[in-house]
Amino acid sequence: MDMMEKFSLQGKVALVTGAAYGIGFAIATALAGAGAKIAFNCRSQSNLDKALADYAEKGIDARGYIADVTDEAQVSDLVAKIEKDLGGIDILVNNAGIIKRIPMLEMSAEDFRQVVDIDLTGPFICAKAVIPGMIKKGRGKIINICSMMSELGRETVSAYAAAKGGLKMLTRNICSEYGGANIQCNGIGPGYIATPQTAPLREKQPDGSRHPFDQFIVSKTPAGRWGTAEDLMGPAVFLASEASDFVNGHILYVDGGILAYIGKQP
Ligand code: NAP
Ligand code: GCO
Repeated sequence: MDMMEKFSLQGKVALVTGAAYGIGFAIATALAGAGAKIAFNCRSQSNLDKALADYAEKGIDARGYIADVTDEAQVSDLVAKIEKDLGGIDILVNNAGIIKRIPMLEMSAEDFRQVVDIDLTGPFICAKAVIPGMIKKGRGKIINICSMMSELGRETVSAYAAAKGGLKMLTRNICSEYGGANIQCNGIGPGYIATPQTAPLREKQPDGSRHPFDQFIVSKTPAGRWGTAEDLMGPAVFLASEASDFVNGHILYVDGGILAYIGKQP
């Protein structure tokens, strides 16, 4: 048997939400490299246009669509357009997400709701839109991009941690409810990854020194570095392929070991 065949995504259609840049772009690139046809969405035409050029530069004929994952009508329209353009969706990566770093007592309920809406309700809406087609096909893969904050909290990220903790349990519930339809729903829990989302945590200080949080994360990570979006490519292909057909409801942490490590004695 050619073991690498197990990791092939030839003939599969993948939707990666929020894949104009960052982690989503890297994951979509990885799935394309394994043979999948790629569809992605984001909210701004300028980001979409730049992303299409970036994908084309990598030789990827990605299809981009404007759709907000919190809007059921837009998501339903997105799925219908992808089905018309590329075929039924085999793989959904719920990647789109935001963070607001605000101390809880200073955070408005509106800000809290917006984070939960995008990071948790959005994946629910997108999964609900693709599962009927997957049931018809007799198979499907859903990958929810969770977080270390699915397990741990920290100051200023109450809404994000609540949403990502919920996304871990939504992952397990989709597994429970649709595993019998041969749909595998798993999560990827990235550690601290160098993308636009974490740029504020890595900004150089006025005196040119490294951001204290940057130094903290590097010291707390056994790998001794921030992750890159590329570190997530292999795990995504694994969870999107038949190589993981008996893996379900699992959150695969790709974090350089940070969750396993208590930290060096000061
Ligand atoms: P990012 O660089 O901020 O990219 C987020 C993407 O989501 C953008 O393409 C954005 O595009 C899109 N997006 C945001 N809200 C959307 C909405 N309502 N509908 C559709 N698209 C939307 O973030 P990232 O670092 O790549 O993170 C991607 C995912 O990984 C997120 O779920 C994040 O929580 C998670 N994560 C990140 C890290 C990390 O350290 N970076 C670690 C763990 C987990 P538009 O703004 O144009 O819509
Ligand atoms: C933060 C970071 C983290 C990362 C990631 C860690 O402010 O603590 O943004 O939340 O984005 O989710 O896994």
